[in-house]
Amino acid sequence: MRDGMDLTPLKKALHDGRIKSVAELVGAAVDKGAAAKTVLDTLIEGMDEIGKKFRDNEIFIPEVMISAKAMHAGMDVLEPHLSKSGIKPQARISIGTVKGDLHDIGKNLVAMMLRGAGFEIIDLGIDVHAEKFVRSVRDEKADVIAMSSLLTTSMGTMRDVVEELKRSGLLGRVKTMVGGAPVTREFALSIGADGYADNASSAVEEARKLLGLLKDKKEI
Ligand code: B12
Repeated sequence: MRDGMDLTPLKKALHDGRIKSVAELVGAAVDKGAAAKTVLDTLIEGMDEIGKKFRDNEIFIPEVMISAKAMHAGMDVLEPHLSKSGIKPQARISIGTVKGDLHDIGKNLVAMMLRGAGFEIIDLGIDVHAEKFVRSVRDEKADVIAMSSLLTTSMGTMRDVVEELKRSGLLGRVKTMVGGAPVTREFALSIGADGYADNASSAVEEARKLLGLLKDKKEI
């Protein structure tokens, strides 16, 4: 019960990936006077729970994807109310699959979970060159660069991005995090990245840590 309103059906619809219901329930809650922030918190909590189930192998990629789509549908309805109430995204994260690599399922999943957690996402897509990542810091003021790589042959670009940020004097302005099946925490450390996560749910926790949005701020 929040703001005198029971938002459990909304959480349940999100969990079940009922896209239309989520949009309708968000609309109905706002119409009945629930604060946009309260509805947002409910959606974020719901997505956090889904992320944890995914991490614990209780649910799998298709379920996460469909819940993430439902989350987007809810966010689309909520967005105008949020802007009216002046709630700003917690931070801006630019994400992409690095140069030479076209795999984007994991990257999209991470982007969806981050968006669901209230971050603003700049999706740079696939085959992203180091300079494009750097530009997103310079021109679009990204607070975090999130890089995905599924190929051992493309992982080197992650190092190039960190080096390029260093060269352009931007490293102090932005945090970097990396992931993808062949990427390890050791690799992340070796290239000077700030963060690493091996799944989409942990990626949210890691981003929050890097930005100091968690109490137990800890870098790798
Ligand atoms: C699907 C797939 C494809 C699809 C990609 C479709 C798409 N739109 O993405 C297609 C068929 C196009 C493809 C092509 C190729 N593939 Co492929 N592919 C796969 C496969 C089977 C699954 C990858 C996947 O989507 N996994 C599911 C997602 C959810 O998992 P994930 O990506 O790891 O992401 C999770 C985490 O890693 C993490 N994460 C991911 N990114 C990030 C980023 C950040 C910042 C953080 C914090 C976390 C994070 O969170 C995600 C969610 O939990 C893998 C095998 C495997 N087991 O990984 C091979 C695999 C990656 N492919 C491989 C290869 C070799 C290729 C090709 C070169 C094949 C060829 N000869 O043409 C091409 C390369 C094309 C290119 N230039 O990129 C190899 C790579 C080997 C290596 N060590 O380099 C693999 C491992 C298969 C194998 N065993 O040989 N592939």
